[in-house]
Amino acid sequence: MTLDLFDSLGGMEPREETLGPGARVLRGFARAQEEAVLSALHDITSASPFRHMETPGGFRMSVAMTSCGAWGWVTDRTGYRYAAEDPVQGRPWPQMPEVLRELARTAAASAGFAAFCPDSCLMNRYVPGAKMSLHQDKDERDFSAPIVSVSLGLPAVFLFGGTERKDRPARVRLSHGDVVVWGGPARLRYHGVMPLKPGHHPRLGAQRINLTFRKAC
Ligand code: MD3
Ligand code: FE
Repeated sequence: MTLDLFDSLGGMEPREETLGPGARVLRGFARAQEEAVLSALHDITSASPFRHMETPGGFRMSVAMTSCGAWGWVTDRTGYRYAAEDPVQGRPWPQMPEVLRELARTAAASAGFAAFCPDSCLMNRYVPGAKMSLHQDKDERDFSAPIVSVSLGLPAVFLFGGTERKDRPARVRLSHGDVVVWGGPARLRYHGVMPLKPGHHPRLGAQRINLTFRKAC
């Protein structure tokens, strides 16, 4: 006889959770594509490696970033923007692989956003201690499109705030393979990531990688 762990928990393990209006967590949604996603990640970061960018205020970000797709998010002393070229490599960002585009599209659709067509995928790499302060994503042209985020590697505590910086954020643990879709009334909420705790992930080692799909331009 096989022991079914989910049955033993009463079959009530939620695979989908709502964090608030317009914010849906799809637990483990990316796991079925894990190998293809990691292979795509390897190709992209070979062409456009992770780098630490500088904020307009002159701070080096603890999160290292790169992008794929038509547009990549960049920051330097002149400001935040989407750029068609990788400023380090001096050429266009790597194309968005079909497996990533399709993962983002199916996740958005299952959260109720039909026909999501991302033109940008920002990749964030966190090592222990790296964090992202509370902020809003508002460098995009059209806030009616959702944002899809895919968490890989070490778990992180994600902060999900309100529409004002002062609103006390909820804490959500995001683990390898979890996908979150943020749209509609959640699109402009403040959010951030607590400093990454040390640990070892069997596929990614001592890091967390987050992929953020957006319709930027
Ligand atoms: C909630 N990245 O790159 S994506 C970012 O884990 C960023 O690296 C985080 O925030 C990370 O800008 C989380 C999740 C996310 C993205 C957009 C949102 C959450 C959001 C927009 C509104 C509310
Ligand atoms: Fe953000």
